[in-house]
Amino acid sequence: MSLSAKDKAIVKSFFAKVAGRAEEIGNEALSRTLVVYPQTKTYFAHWKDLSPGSPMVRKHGKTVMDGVLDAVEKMDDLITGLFTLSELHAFMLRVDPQNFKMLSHNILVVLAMLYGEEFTPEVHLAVDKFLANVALALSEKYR
Ligand code: HNI
Repeated sequence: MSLSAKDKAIVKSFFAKVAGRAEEIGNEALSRTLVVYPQTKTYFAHWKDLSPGSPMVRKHGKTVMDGVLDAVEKMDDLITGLFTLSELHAFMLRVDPQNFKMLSHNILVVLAMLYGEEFTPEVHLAVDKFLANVALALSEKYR
């Protein structure tokens, strides 16, 4: 499931294109995750408003997408690059790693929705593999 050189090039150029819309993408992906997989709400119970597009959801959606964009920079060694973030999710936040898959799925849905024809099967494949590797790296510290 590792990314080929071609996959990496596709991921880099696609995320360079979408970076300017990080807040919109993150907000939409996190909003959908909280609606479609309501069990994810438990981790954000300390927020005032968990409804789609609420200020906290929007702000955190941007944070998460910035994390994904940062992971693009670190894609050649995600395990090392995401070490601190994995520790945070495993030991402090105690997020069940299954949730990474739900969020990844929603990021894909949103990219398909916003980028339509530009989100070709080739891009879909490369981004899917990349997000799976990010999820794996984030899960590293649980072992
Ligand atoms: Ni996640 C905080 C990145 C998936 C629950 N998360 C962060 C922060 C980043 C981040 C960056 C801020 C860290 C800091 O303050 O130093 N999270 C990511 C990335 C993914 C991800 C890149 C996957 C692609 N996080 C998830 C998932 C959940 C999740 C799937 C739960 C469903 N994250 C949290 C929570 C916080 C958090 C909870 C703390 C939020 C808060 O209230 O401050």
